[in-house]
Amino acid sequence: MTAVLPERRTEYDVERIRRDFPILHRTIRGKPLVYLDNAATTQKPQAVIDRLVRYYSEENSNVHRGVHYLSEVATAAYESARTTVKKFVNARDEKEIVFTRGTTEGINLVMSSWGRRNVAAGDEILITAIEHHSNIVPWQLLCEEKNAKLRIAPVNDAGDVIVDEFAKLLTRRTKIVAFGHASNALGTINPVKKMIAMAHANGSVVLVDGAQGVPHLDVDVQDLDCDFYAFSGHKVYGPTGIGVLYGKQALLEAMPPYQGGGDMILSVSFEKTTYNALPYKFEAGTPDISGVIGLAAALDYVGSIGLRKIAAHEHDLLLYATARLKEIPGLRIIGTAAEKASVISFTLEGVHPHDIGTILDQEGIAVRTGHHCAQPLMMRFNVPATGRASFGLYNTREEADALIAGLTKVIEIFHG
Ligand code: C6P
Repeated sequence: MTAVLPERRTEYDVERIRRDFPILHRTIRGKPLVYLDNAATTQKPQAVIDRLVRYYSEENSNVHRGVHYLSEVATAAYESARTTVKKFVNARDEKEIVFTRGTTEGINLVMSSWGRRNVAAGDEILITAIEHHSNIVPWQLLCEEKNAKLRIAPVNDAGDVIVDEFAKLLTRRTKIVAFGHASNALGTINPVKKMIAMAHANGSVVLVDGAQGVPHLDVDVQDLDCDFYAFSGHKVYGPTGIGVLYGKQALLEAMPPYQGGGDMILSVSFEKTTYNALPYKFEAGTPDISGVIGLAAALDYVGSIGLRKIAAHEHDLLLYATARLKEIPGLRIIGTAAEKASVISFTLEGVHPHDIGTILDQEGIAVRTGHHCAQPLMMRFNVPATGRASFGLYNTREEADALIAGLTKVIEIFHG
């Protein structure tokens, strides 16, 4: 079966963009690298690499601690990065931007600080069936500790959250609602603005797991009106080990510290310790200074292209790759929501996903195979694992073609 392929509609100089990413020019096993594992982590542009080198070559020092020149330079760069993040997600104030290690830590911070203070026995926490483990397990820990109940909004066969069921699960006991902006395993983009409004109408606080939102969508936390929004730098072309928790100021002000140590205090005595103001109250210990500065360089880079253009380019790749994948006999796409980020999960009849990944790797093609840290979702779709191709701002239709050629080889090997 030959599919009718969508016309290329975007004006986007992907070749120029590719030149910014040194790793894309290397070979893997003698073949050009085709990197389709962007949902796991993205590659880094030269601007980010250069910024990290400059920081360590010329500016390295601890922040908020020294009066010496280098400490002032590092502190200025660190705080200016906070302003960059604030603008990127359109937060109201720098105080609302807390640097974390990543999405997982951001969610755990909210669970631990807001959750422990506000959730009691018999209360409910509502999540959805398409969550990543990072947005399931922290809430399970809290439920166990507080004797609260975890409620799960179901998804339909396309991988869309069933909004009517979500509405029914909002009760007067629902203290917090937590869901992903986009699913890492299926690509589904949730109707987050609507879900946030529904949760607020119910009096619940809302956390959005933005790990797969920020890299693909123009996120405006004020427009969304979410209470918390967590994301990871490494999924948006920045370094690993750095992330952001956005929180509404009033909520963050009322929350106790998450960890104790340096930077989060105003004064310490054995009798009484007073905590620092926002956002430092939540940044105990020496932070990941280079990570923060590298993240700002990444956001500047993404901003220089423009998220709307990136989203249009990735959508073109999604439609093109989906149409071509449908040509492959025995291939089943898991996750067919109308609104999807550039993530395609699939199974191939008679072939274990790990074998798909291994054979594609021989062709220089990087995809993720496994449960994608979303085991309950795999169970919902009755598959142990899937192959997953996830596209980023530098991918091309030719790379989608390479994936199809690689999968054709997989079929030849398994089915002759
Ligand atoms: N998903 C993937 O291959 P961390 O590890 O903290 O940076 O991000 C966790 C996380 C949370 N939520 C969603 C929706 C995610 O996609 C991820 C990370 C990667 O899909 C690694 S498991």
